[in-house]
Amino acid sequence: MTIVYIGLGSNLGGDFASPKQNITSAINALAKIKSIQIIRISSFYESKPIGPQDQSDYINAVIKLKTNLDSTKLLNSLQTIENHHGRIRSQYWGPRTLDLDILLFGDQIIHNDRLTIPHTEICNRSFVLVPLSEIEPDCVIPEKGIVSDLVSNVSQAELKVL
Ligand code: A4P
Ligand code: MG
Repeated sequence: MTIVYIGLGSNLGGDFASPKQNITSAINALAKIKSIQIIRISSFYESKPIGPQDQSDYINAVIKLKTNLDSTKLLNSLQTIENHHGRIRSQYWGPRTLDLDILLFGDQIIHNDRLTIPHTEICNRSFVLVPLSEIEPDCVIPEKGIVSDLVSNVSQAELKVL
């Protein structure tokens, strides 16, 4: 079993849902997968978009889970859930109904054509570090440090807990 942290983000509703509902629904979809056990769920946070500014504010959260899937199979499951939530890939860092990123996969460092783990932006983003430190302050990011230390390097001015 591997301990995994997933970052969830949404700034678009869909036909019947809000960004918050998309995130809740994604967590429910993950909880239904037999090889995944959800251990902890952070609060939901609202922040201004990083990247293109002509898009709505984001809702983000982080979850901790346990799985016996390998990283590629887990990514496949996450992308299936993204697609079921109407994810359309048009613009880099553009608006999305649902984004599921693997932040950490055990203590592994992975660089292949489909995955970079730890996620490249993990240390620059308050909407990742703050929820991560809420659920696991002692969490170690390989080659970077301990989350509770790293979180003090990012501005939290624009981040609102819901
Ligand atoms: N990929 C590589 N590493 C990973 C990983 N660790 N987890 C690959 C998941 N996927 C990973 O992703 C493109 C490809 O990245 C995938 O096919 C996978 O093989 P994508 O989700 O289609 O594209 P993307 O999300 O536009 O790119 P990326 O780089 O994941 O963007 P980010 O970093 O997720 O940024 N502002 C706020 N406030 N909150 C946000 O959540 N998110 C973004 C998107 C921009 N601004 C934001 C937020
Ligand atoms: Mg992504």
